Amino acid sequence: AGDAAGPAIRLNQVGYLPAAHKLAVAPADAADGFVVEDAATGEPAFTGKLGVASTWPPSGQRVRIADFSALDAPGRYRLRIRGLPPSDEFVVADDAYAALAAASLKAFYFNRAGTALEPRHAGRYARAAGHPDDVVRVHASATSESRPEDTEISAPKGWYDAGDYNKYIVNSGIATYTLLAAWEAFPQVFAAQDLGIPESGGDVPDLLDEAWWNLEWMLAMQDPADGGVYHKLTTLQFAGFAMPERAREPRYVVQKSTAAALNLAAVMAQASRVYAPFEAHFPGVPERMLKASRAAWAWASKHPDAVYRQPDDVGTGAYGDQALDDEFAWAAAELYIATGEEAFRDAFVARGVEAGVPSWNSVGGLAWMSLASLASRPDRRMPHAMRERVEREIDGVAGELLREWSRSAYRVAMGGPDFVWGSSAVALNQAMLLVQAYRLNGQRDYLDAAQSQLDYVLGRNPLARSYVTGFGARPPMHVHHRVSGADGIVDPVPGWLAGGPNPGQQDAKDCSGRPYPSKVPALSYIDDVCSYASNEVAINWNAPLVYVVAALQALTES
Ligand code: G3I
Ligand code: 9MR
Repeated sequence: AGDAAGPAIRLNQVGYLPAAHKLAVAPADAADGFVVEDAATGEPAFTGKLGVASTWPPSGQRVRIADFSALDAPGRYRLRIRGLPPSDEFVVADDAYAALAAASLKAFYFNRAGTALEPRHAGRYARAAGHPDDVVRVHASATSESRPEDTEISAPKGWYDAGDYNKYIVNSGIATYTLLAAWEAFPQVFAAQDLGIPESGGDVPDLLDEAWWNLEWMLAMQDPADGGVYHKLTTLQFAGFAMPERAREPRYVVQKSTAAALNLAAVMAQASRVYAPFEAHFPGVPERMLKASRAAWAWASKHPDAVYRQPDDVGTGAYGDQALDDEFAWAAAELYIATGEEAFRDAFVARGVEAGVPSWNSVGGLAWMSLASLASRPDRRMPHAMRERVEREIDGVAGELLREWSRSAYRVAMGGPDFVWGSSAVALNQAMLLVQAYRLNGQRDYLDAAQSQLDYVLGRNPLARSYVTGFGARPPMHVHHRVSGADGIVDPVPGWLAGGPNPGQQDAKDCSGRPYPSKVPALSYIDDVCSYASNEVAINWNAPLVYVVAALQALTES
């Protein structure tokens, strides 16, 4: 069964870099000793003793930890404890994450709107083009003097948000930002990567070509008349499970919102500096991005309370955040970093927004992350007091996560309240913050804790499953992803992070034929297409997977 609890010994089913921290979880009543053996020969490669038993509140299980970090010889292994079935196999290898790094980024290509995916790029996942979005209606909620009722605009390309076919600026903001931040922090990991996308080859890294596909769409969501940005481009209701080319309901841009303007302002400011060194390949683009960012910022400053309100005739995702201080702070920080203008720094400081684990509706942490990146750049001097402030802020959050990690029975930083819609991404966004702290303070524990968060999504969890399609011994097979559900291929599109356990079970009605096995936070998951609240995929969840895998590759030194 898709959601069976799996082997009693839980570990990262993909594997580890040789110098990585390496932990497994065993039941509390297991025998004391454990052996890591060569998977082919059965020869012991490492022996150790389990730690003391303790309970992990999010699952209620009592468990003990096996630490085999010292095993750094490349190979293929499994872990054995007398009286229990052996663990899943895993590798220790320098390239343990190469395939995962590529697939988690290529997933964005697979979700491109408005283009056919050719067999030479998409293999068996090739498909026809859908959603050209060159004729999009302006919804009644979005009309303006320059664009009255019945106006049609063109806003092609972009990525589908998730398992649905709609495009939402708010969620595109954090997703695109996170990919570009990964490039900025770890360019060496992406420089040589060949994803086999249409733009592969040449001087531009594939990550930047892939992100441009979405940035171009985002730019088209801005009304040139006033700088305002539409909240989303969507059908009126969610489409059924058909391939893109057969999902042809009319598409609309809906309401200009403050959150959308600020997301665009933040990402375009960031992108203007990221694409500047590639100006030869993107002529005029960095300048156009910065202009768009300034115009969106000006619009948001004039309309600070244009909260998104879902119109009565619209039923697709709302991404309706009411608290916008963090969006203002994020956009101000990005504009400050891009321009050096003190007015933006003051606007950032004035909001008094603290760092936190990022999510689509809480983006203050992204501002601090960008400032942390700036602080570690040799070419831009940051005033001492500001650098200290950034370090304190990041360490405040990351330090708390680190403490939770070190006392946790499962050795992960997640607590019960972290099991929300998209919990797998909470784990990875926590890891992203731990990585920021490590980059600033160099204390190895922070990197080890980040590794643990990746271990969690790849199998060291109470359901003993990988939450990434195509990776690990028991990956999700029935994600709520319209393409994967409609393409007639058994294996879902690879490289996607499934939402993960969510006791909110907001989809229980739609899953009545396949009830959740449990209400316990870390167990509340079903590998079934019905489950959009625990088994959908989304661009903002995949982006921190790309980030964390790149970070571990760049920072785990052997
Ligand atoms: O804000 C409350 C918080 O106060 C409360 O403590 C908490 C308790 O569960 O709930 C919080 O609200 C949640 C909200 O997300 C903010 O995190 C809601 O319960 C929860 O239902 C809501 O889920 C969102 C979901 O859309 C439904 O709106 C997810 O975060 C969001 O990732 C998801 O996004 C969807 C898009 O709408 C459509 N496309 C697919 C995408 C992924 O499923
Ligand atoms: O398929 C939709 C998914 O992409 C969204 O994340 C989710 C929450 O907004 O909604 C899904 O659509 C469901 C709708 O909300 C209720 N009826 C069943 C739909 C799923 O087939």
